[in-house]
Amino acid sequence: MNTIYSDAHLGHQPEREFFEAHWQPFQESASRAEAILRAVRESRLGEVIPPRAFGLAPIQAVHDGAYLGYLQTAYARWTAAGHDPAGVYGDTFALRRMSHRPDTPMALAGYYAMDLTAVIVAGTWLAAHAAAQCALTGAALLAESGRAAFALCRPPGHHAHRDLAGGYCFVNNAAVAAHALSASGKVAVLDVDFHHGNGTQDIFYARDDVLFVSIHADPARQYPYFIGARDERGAGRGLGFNVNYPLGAGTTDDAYLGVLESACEDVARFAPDVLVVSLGVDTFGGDPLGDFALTTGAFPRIGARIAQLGRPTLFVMEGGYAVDALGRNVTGVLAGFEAGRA
Ligand code: SP5
Ligand code: ZN
Repeated sequence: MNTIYSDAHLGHQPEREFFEAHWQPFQESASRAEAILRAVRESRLGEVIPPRAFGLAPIQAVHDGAYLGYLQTAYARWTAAGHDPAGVYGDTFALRRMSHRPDTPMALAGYYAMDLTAVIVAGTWLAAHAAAQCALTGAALLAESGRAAFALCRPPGHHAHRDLAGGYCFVNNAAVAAHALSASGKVAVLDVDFHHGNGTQDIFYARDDVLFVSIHADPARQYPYFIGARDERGAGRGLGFNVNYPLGAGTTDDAYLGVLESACEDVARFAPDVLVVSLGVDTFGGDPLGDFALTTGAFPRIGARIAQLGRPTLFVMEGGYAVDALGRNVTGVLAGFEAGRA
């Protein structure tokens, strides 16, 4: 399968994130994508190609227009207002019944984000825009070849809601691709990142033509805390088309593969025309953010099980922060998929 990659992600390199009462190095580093790219090039997976240009319309189909305008202008307005050029960090977040939206750089930073990790710097919008184009190019390749593609997106996307950044995410690449694909059939999104795909869930929550199935750390103990429980099953005509599998700390290869079996049965029952996989490998035991215990050997098994679904499949890169193991774990899933399909 071919990999779609853009070096525009190099413009998005915030230095720090705030966590556990400390400023720490930004975990969602550019070295992540470079490590994955290197591993893809060293493997026999296929070619690495640049994204095509689909423009803003397919992104606007999933995200709020004012939010996208904010992402494009936030950094310039922030620095023009005299705030720290290290990046845009809100100080007060708009929650529940707080719905006023003063038009200042500081207020907007808190209005359009849910946490302090979706840091905007000068190149963030171009990086996020290019990542969405990578996902859209992968979606187009599926339609053309009917096989599989890997969108090596950075920044990741699955925590981004219609009008909310968070969890290192700005534009929901998987949701943009899934929505584009939904024009020609039923789409299933299978999210295997360690964290719940809250943005994707929320975007498709009331729809019955896009199934969302997520396997993730129980939000009672891990980010994003407030969403991702088992009883969230969809709303309106979307009821029954959202499935969450929250898991405990220390989840092993065999336990994970058992849950993946159930998730794949959900997908098979829905009988989608295409499958989008939000591919995070922060389920790896050595991941600095995760608390699962998966070994490198689990990833080809995950890919092989997904291949058995027999659907045109778009892999969209999400999380994974053990940079030394990242290339091997990601290409493990993709190679396992190719082998499982042959
Ligand atoms: C796409 C994705 O995987 N986003 C993950 C967002 C998780 N954010 C909360 C955790 C921030 C933890 N920073 C940990 C530093 C440890 N030294
Ligand atoms: Zn994650």
